[in-house]
Amino acid sequence: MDVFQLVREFLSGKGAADRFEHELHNLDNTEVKIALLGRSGTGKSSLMNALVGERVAASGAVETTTKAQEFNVNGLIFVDLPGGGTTRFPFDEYLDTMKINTYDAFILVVSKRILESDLDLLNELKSRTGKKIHVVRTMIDQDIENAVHDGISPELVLPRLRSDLESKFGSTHHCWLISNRHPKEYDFPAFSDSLLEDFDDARRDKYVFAVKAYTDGQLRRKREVAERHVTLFAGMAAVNGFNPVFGADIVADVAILVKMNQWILRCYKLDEEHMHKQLRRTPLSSAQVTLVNRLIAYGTKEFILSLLKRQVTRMTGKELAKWVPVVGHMASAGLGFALTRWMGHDLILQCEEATRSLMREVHSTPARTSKSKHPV
Ligand SMILES: Nc1nc2c(ncn2[C@@H]2O[C@H](COP(=O)(O)OP(=O)(O)OP(=O)(O)O)[C@@H](O)[C@H]2O)c(=O)[nH]1
Ligand SMILES: [Mg+2]
Repeated sequence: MDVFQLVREFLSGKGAADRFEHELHNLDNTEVKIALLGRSGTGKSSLMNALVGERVAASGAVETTTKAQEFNVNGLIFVDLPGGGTTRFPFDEYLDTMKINTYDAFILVVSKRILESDLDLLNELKSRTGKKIHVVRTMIDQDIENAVHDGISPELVLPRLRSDLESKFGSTHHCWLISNRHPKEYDFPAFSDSLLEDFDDARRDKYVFAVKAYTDGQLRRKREVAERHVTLFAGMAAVNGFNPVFGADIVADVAILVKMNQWILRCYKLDEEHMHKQLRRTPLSSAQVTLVNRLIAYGTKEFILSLLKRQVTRMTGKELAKWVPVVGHMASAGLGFALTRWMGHDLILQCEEATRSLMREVHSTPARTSKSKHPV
């Protein structure tokens, strides 16, 4: 969908004002449903947590999940189907009751030894869905550690495990070697990205929005999705025809900016709720707490109003005009469009920088125990 075309149509009197709201509403309501299957203790919950970058499911050394559970993280729904292939949860029963056609992707999680029951489950899934199943072997970090302990060169571990996995599951399936403790390493990023191939455009956007970005490529994808959404919010502002500095309806217009900024913060997992949860597990330096607090403020009406007064009143029409390349003129619709795009773009860049900074810090100081201040 071409947002600029929609704006042009609207300005020429042909388009309907609620098209943008419809588009945003559709995207907001799109859901992606992923089935996680595998024996107990293989790392299903940990995999889900690593993908979304937060602890949504309990994981542990003892059997933690004994019945099917659904987790919804910003529209990305994981259905954790524990113990598939064991006597306790015969997989036939699963496959009969799980409404197989409602899933967008299937992940079979294995670790250490691969059993006949894993192969049976895979074949049954494949024949019922007709889809490629993602086979994920977790705990690669431990395999490498064990190899070093056993005097085997760590360079040999991955090729050996890969050919073992492929000889068992065959090359018709995607096979990945990952560690849930190191989501930037091994096949984890490639595995996460490969899921995108299973989705249509709207689901792809939703998946990118909901997962955590660990690599430059994933950050780039987040930026593309975020910019697309910002353009939609800008379209909404344009058709509302707002004049945020001089207009009387400033509160209604600020509401669009608040909504957009909150969306961007959630996309980068820098929203207040996420940061509160995160800080309980990973302390930040005081400089980072300040940075996060500043970003969280972008999601509030008060901060946006002060930003509009401080910054936008000083901006020239020419500066803002570059955010309306297609609308092409500074009518009130153009101004609303330009201002929204400018603010969205600016926040996206700040969130990207903050994400890189937080990633660097977590990477370089993995085990800090000091207590830090919580944001806001
Ligand atoms: N080193 C390492 N440990 C992992 C990895 N993945 C999971 N674990 C650990 O393995 C244990 C089991 O992981 P879970 O994620 O709870 O496994 P599960 O498949 O959800 O287990 P159930 O809920 O009982 O079905 C936990 O202690 C995890 O911390 C990994 O990639 N590397
Ligand atoms: Mg579990």
